[in-house]
Amino acid sequence: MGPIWPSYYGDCSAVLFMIDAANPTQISSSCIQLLSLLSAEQLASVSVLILFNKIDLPCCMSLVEMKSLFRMQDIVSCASQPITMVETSARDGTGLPDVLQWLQATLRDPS
Ligand SMILES: Nc1nc2c(ncn2[C@@H]2O[C@H](COP(=O)(O)OP(=O)(O)OP(=O)(O)O)[C@@H](O)[C@H]2O)c(=O)[nH]1
Ligand SMILES: [Mg+2]
Repeated sequence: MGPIWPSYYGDCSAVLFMIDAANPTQISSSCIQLLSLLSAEQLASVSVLILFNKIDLPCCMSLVEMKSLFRMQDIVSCASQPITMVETSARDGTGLPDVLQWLQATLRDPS
């Protein structure tokens, strides 16, 4: 669906970017999608929450591994948007309270 994401950018108040932490083969394409999203003019001041999902699976990558593979430190320091990261499991609910809290705070005080 990546090619049609930009048609929604104009109405965006916050971005949740979900990465499948159990799928190392998608890391590079996911990273390119993220960089393209972060460089979109319409999203220049929209807060971004990156969700590392599927952390309940035994084969998932660790947060340290994923941050290093994505070069997250470089991405965060070059991006114009505030970027937050959270580990989640849509299956067992891990991290979901943090996601809701972030959404509430972000939509209350838009940057
Ligand atoms: N174990 C686990 N499974 C999940 C989680 N989130 C989604 N799924 C499962 O993942 C499957 C969907 O695959 P996703 O990778 O989320 O969706 P997708 O990327 O559109 O599909 P693929 O192209 O097959 O990867 C469904 O069976 C979901 O139940 C999670 O946090 N943990
Ligand atoms: Mg998938």
